[in-house]
Amino acid sequence: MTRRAPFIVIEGLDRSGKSTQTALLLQRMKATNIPAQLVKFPDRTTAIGQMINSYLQSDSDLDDRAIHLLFSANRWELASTIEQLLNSGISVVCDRYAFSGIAFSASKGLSYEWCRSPDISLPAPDLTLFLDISPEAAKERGGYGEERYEKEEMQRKVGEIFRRIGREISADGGKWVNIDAGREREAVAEEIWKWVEGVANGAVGPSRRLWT
Ligand code: NYM
Ligand code: MG
Repeated sequence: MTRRAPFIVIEGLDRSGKSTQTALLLQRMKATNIPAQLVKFPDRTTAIGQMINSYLQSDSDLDDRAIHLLFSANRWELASTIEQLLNSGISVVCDRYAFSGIAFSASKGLSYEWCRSPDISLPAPDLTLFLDISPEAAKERGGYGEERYEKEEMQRKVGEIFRRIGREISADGGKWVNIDAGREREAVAEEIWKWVEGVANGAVGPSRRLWT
């Protein structure tokens, strides 16, 4: 019987180095013969993902709740693929997940509980690595891009909500790690690797669902 592989989520503010670190992590897992697959949310390739992309690029406008539900639906359309990968022994490394969904939407003023509901019972990560960086440091890295939400004031609120989610996940027995992402990229990669090695070599329990 194949052993279930771990589900690893990398979260963080815009410009926190998520995409770089996710790529480095995947390279290292492959070099160590740990089969792994990258999943990225939003997945802009699906029909729902294209609606999200158009919203983020300000080519379309949507009600705050409507876009929130689309981000969640975009995860649900990949939920069974993620489970199949894990059950076939392939680790999933996910660049953003439901925690981004809550943090970004709630920072616009929607209720935290309302934002959480559509993601309840998605596959739960075995490890969440939150790349923590101050909005000032993120801005110094060449500034934010052109997309919606990439503004210092919004990022500050998003960061606060991420930290609240982290405290709740930890209190609930989940594994959430705050990583200081303001350091050099090698130092960050090394710390990420320590945590990933731990879950990749340790016992992975039965699959769990978020907030159930
Ligand atoms: N975002 C991402 C949300 O608002 N809700 C979500 O559920 C997810 C997954 O999309 N600023 C936001 C955060 C980012 C933006 O993500 C695009 P990326 O990783 O830059 O492609
Ligand atoms: Mg971005």
